[in-house]
Amino acid sequence: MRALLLVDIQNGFCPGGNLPVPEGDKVVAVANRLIDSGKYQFIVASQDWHPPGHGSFASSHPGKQPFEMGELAGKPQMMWPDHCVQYTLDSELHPELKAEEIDLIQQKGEDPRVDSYSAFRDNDHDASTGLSDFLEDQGVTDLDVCGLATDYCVKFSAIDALDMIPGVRVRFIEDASRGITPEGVATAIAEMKFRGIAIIDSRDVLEG
Ligand code: VGL
Ligand code: ZN
Repeated sequence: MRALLLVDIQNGFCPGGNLPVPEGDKVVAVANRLIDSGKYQFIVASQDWHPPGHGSFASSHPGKQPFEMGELAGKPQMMWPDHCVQYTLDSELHPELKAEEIDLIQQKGEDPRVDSYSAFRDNDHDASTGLSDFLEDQGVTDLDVCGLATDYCVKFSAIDALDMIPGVRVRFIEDASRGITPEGVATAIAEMKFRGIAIIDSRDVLEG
């Protein structure tokens, strides 16, 4: 059974949002074509869902500026602008994403003391969201992952899927994803490839 994981296609990561990814909104049309392709038996979207004052926000650390390194619970942590705060417009899925076709929305990043790039578990690997057990129970054998941002939440979600869902094959859909920096994207793609994740294009899905 094949499933699609749409990572963090939210206003906050699109131009005009609080943590805009260059061309982040460009993934929406591609994601909608994937949703409509009929190739997926199950579609899940993750949603970055931070409480106000989350520990990943630079604003929670006196003297820190966004995009500097800081510390959270004694570990190195990128300081982000306030973003995707629960119940704000910034945290909503992009309005043009075909949300009515999404079977499950997996929220993450609620714990103020730890960041959660992956849709499957917190960055310290202590707490799981339950999504891997759920997809395993659904009988998912193949998972395609795409969305925002390639160098953070998409990469960590794809790698955790491979680590946490027994026997699953994982593919990263490059043209349905965008990253924060070009160097970050290149490194993320190399790392995913190295781990055994296939790098594909939406055309491979639609024509496959
Ligand atoms: C993300 C940074 C902070 C992402 C989320 O969705 O890639 N990046 N929170
Ligand atoms: Zn976040």
